[in-house]
Amino acid sequence: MPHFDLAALPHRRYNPLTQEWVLVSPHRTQRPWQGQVEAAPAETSLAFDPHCYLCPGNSRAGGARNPQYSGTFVFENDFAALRPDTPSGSIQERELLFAQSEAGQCRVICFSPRHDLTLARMSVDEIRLVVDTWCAQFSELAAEPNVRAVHIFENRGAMMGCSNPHPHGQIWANETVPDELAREVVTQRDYFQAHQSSLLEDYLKLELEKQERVVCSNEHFVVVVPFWAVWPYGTLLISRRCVPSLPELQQAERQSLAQILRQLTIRYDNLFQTSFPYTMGFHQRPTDDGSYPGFHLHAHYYPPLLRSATIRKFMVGYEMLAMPQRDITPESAANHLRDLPATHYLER
Ligand code: H2U
Ligand code: ZN
Repeated sequence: MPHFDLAALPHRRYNPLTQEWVLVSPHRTQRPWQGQVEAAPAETSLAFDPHCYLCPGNSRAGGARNPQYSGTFVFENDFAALRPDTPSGSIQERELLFAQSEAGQCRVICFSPRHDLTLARMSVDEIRLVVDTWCAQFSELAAEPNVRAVHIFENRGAMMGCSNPHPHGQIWANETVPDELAREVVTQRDYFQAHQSSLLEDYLKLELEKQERVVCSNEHFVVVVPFWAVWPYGTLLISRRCVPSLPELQQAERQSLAQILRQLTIRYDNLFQTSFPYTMGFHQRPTDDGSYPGFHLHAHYYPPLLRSATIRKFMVGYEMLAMPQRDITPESAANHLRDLPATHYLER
């Protein structure tokens, strides 16, 4: 069989979590790595912003006032996309027009009272409070009878549609399992039934043997640019122990999670010396009464930046019509991220 060079030839790669493919075109990146080429956009420097609806003591749309919180603070989204009191109903005409009511809840979680911080610039202990809040929120929402999926995520940066630099994330809980999570439930269940081990456990073993795509790791977590990454610097954060959701993490694991979140976001900021935009979020087991053997807690990071603080990748054309495509290989993206200093560029 002729040698197949993943670093030089156009090829497609398979994502075993979603059963989707990504086209990789490494021959288009023969130019040398250039790194940051222009100044990053200015960032906020106010520790407290009197006009911020997330800062302690300020009022929000609809008239609610935030408490003088000192750690994390969770509230019901004032413009929630889902509402718990939605009456149930559906319409169907033949197999062509089909709609169902969807009840749920949307919450906002402030990571810190400090308006000017980001996870990358918070201490491990401060991030630990965020981790503990995520755990508590998942448990609380999972216990509700009509909640079948809980998504905990963060949109960071204006480029990702985030409306406010104050460090915050969101939690959406709803009564059906959304498609992306449903796909990962099926693939992980099928893999577990065939192999009696979790898909991500086995994948992690491979990645740790090869050491080609590992970005950083600690005692309980590993971050890789997955073999099938779509976004240039997309990563997958995987727990070494196969647990189905955040609340199953033990104290030491929660501390390690805080630590690796900090490590990863610092590397991201250092890549283009900017407060790195991304969407990140956890995939956790559905919260109905089902059993989910092989479901393995992980977080996806989907950052849009390609070559600098302002040059981003667009998912257009072929990506929308056919399949996603990337030029820089996941292996070189992992090399770039791994080789960066472990201290934040603003703190050096
Ligand atoms: P993003 O910027 O990540 O979209 O999150 C901010 C959320 O905060 C957004 O979903 C909500 C918006 O609906 N929000 C409030 O709940 N109250 C407000 O006073 C303003 C914004
Ligand atoms: Zn603020």
